Amino acid sequence: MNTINLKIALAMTLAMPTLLLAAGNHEGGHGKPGTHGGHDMAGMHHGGMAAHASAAGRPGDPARVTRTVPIQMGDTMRFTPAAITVKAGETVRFFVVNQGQLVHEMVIGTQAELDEHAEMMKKMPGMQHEEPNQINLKAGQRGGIVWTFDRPGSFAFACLVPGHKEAGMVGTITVQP
Ligand SMILES: [Cu+2]
Repeated sequence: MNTINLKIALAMTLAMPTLLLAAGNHEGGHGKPGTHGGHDMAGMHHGGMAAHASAAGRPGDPARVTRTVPIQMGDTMRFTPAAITVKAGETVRFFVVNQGQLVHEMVIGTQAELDEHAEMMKKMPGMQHEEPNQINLKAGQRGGIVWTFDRPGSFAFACLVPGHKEAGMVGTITVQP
């Protein structure tokens, strides 16, 4: 019996580093390991530049949320609401619900970033990755994005599941000075 316990303990010890590594390394195929240093936020670990660290702002601190905005996604390929206005400096929690049967996602960014990201999704369909500016939800799921809009401007959000953005699954975020 001691042998069995020992074996279990050993197996767990061996498994642990593997699990930790797996959890911390979801490169999704578009990262360049080693080309980035010193990112402070979890999730901003991809190589390359502004594609994921969106120019629309930065990941928000959940403790500093000043407003919650509910967003519904549906198979009608619409976000409700599709137009959001916030003030620069606000930290917003988007409470996102997928009311459809299809997978949908909400990705925040500049229009250029979203266009670029959508092209990438077409080349790599089924690619799953998590970034702080997005949430991907299956039918009936709900989740949140906490985002700080740190500069005024016109930004956007979209569902980047191939075909959805083209079908109109887009929204605007106006950040007032
Ligand atoms: Cu969608």
